[in-house]
Amino acid sequence: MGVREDDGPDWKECMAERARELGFVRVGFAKAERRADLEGVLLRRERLGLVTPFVRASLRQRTDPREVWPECRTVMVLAYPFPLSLPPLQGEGVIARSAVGEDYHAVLRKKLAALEQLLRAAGWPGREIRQQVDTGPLVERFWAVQAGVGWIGRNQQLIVPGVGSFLALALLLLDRELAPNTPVPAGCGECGLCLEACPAQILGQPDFRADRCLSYLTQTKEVLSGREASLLGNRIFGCDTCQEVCPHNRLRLRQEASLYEEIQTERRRAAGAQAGDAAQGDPAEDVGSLKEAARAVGIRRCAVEGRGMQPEPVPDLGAHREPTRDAGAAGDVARNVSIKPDSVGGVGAQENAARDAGLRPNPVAAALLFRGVDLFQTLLLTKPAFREKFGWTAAGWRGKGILQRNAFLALKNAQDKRLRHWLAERKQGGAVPPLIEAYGASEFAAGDND
Ligand code: B12
Ligand code: SF4
Ligand code: SF4
Repeated sequence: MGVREDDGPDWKECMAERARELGFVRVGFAKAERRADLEGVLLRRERLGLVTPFVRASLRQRTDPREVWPECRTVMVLAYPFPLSLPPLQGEGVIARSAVGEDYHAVLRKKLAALEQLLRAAGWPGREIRQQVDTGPLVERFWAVQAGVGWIGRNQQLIVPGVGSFLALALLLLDRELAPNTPVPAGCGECGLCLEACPAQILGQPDFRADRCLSYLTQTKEVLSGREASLLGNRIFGCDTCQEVCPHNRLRLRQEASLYEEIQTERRRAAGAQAGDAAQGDPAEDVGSLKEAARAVGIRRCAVEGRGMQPEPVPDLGAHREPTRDAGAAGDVARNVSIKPDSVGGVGAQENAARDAGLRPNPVAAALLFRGVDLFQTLLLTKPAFREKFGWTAAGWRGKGILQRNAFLALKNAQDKRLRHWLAERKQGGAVPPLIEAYGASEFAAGDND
């Protein structure tokens, strides 16, 4: 059943407006129908053995929204930016932007529920609205292209014009017809920066070898070859390399760089103030003062400027801003990996509910997120420490062992001398973690490392 303009509000505009208020940077609409063209692509990938075990649904479900929900008439696609984050420090492991801070699946599910509430309040006539964030059967990038949300770059990413690709996608399945948008033209031109930059050299081929992508390798529990293990470098979860070189992400990367600059200025100011001399110069390169400065800058930004750590609005987004809140009550907003949203003090139940509905800013947004993690601490993770640091982030979904394995490989890649003693101790206790045992641990302990 179609929704006519004279039925009430212009629903597409109304939905887009509400979505923007909730922080989505682009939305679009596509007709829910079976797509034989996508089926062809997926079949070919299946025949070539290129489907990762992370995808389990049937071919029909992956290519036809009505197989997922027979009432579905329109697929609404929404793009939500990953929060700004700060680079790893020297010697640290790195987590991809999609996996720092509160798990985007949880964030988006709350935002989508809030959006549904707002639409119901505005009189949306549909009977039901269903959502998908990453883990459902539908191929989200395909629908994002159909809905005109963006185009697929040579790095395989969905790139939103004017925004870039550091974003998550979500789908709302609607049981009413809305006029579909048209796809936007691709914008890679003659560029090939990501092809050169990809450490695994898998871009620019006719079939994307997902099983060789470093993002996949950080998540698989299969034993990695020596080459794969060394290609991981210091990656602990995910890989952002082909997006970091993309010119379409320049605005975002500039924002991150200026944020980092702001923190360094704060460090210098704080060090100067401590010494009673504002012209004191650079403080020692210690992590503690960096975290302190980041905390101060995060709180100041949230409290004074009235925005959380979302990327600043880009020209065609209108005036989206996170509402103001005094972040002073946010409790300990130190380093992202040690903050669990619900454990932040000073947030009452009512405020929590509003925050969960996406209507008030999350005080945790005042905390600046770091992509770096201490490698040795990650290797030594206990279950409670895992839950506290990673359990509520998207980096936690494969469990503690995989992060420890990646930390082990990163330390090995960096030829860190502490590994030898750690291994010797573990072997004595007969407790080398299973996911690490396969990596020539004994040979390494015998002296690789000296
Ligand atoms: C499995 C999976 C992975 C696997 C395999 C990815 C792959 N390319 O096959 C691994 C673990 C490697 C992975 C890695 C990453 N992933 Co992932 N992943 C998924 C997941 C769950 C399914 C993807 C899938 O079905 N792939 C099969 C292929 C065929 O489809 P596709 O690559 O997604 O889309 C292609 C088609 O749509 C086709 N296409 C586009 N238009 C058209 C038009 C026609 C007519 C046809 C026929 C085809 C076609 O082109 C696209 C690109 O090849 C999706 C969520 C979802 N449910 O869709 C997230 C998703 C694609 N991943 C996402 C992210 C963020 C990542 C990482 C960036 C995370 C990181 N930093 O490490 C990396 C990027 C790696 C890369 N270069 O692609 C985001 C994408 C955001 C974006 N801007 O594009 C998604 C959408 C999750 C989300 N909800 O936000 N991922
Ligand atoms: S995510 Fe990393 S390994 Fe995968 S295609 Fe991009 S650069 Fe290559
Ligand atoms: S780096 Fe260049 S080729 Fe690669 S996706 Fe971005 S614009 Fe396209």
